[in-house]
Amino acid sequence: MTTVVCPGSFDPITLGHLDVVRRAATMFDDVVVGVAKNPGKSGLLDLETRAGLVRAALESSGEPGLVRVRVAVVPGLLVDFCREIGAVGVVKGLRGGGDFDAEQPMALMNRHLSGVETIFLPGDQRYAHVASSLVKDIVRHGGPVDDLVPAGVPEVLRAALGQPAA
Ligand code: COD
Repeated sequence: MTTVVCPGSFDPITLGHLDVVRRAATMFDDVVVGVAKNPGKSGLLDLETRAGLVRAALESSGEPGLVRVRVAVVPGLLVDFCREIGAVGVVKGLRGGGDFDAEQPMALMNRHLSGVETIFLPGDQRYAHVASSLVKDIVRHGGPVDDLVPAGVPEVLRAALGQPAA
């Protein structure tokens, strides 16, 4: 069995994230979504809430490939988590050159630290503009995000941001 990790902040999960996980699950028989804290981002939702939203999105998809994907919180270094669960690779999505510039040093460092390889998937153009930070900005200003995130996420974001229910 080949295990890979799809890591991210998932603050919150978006349809862009879900597309990358779905495509990873077509290539690898054991996919673990790793919900991690990015020290460079302030973060809105706590890690367990983010992980719960990812689990709910996978389960409610009803897609066999997604339902078998596991979800876990990454407590420390990504490579330590990979070692603990026996993952041989990390799968990440790239929306464009900016993502690549940010991801390449991490990919090289992770391989340096532990031999874990990173597999980059080109982001689907339908979601090239979708980012958790933009989703939060829209909700903060009362805008609609239902077609950008899995069901259930808008309500949690509105509550976290003190916005009235739709
Ligand atoms: N389409 C395609 N891909 C997307 C989309 C989209 N619409 N949105 C996001 N993605 C990709 C991102 O490019 C990224 O690859 C992944 O999905 C996750 O995105 P985010 O924004 O949820 O998460 P990030 O970028 O804040 O990543 C957080 C991590 C902590 C996972 C990351 O910083 C990381 O891997 N850190 C390594 C920590 C570590 O061990 N450091 C030491 C050695 S490097």
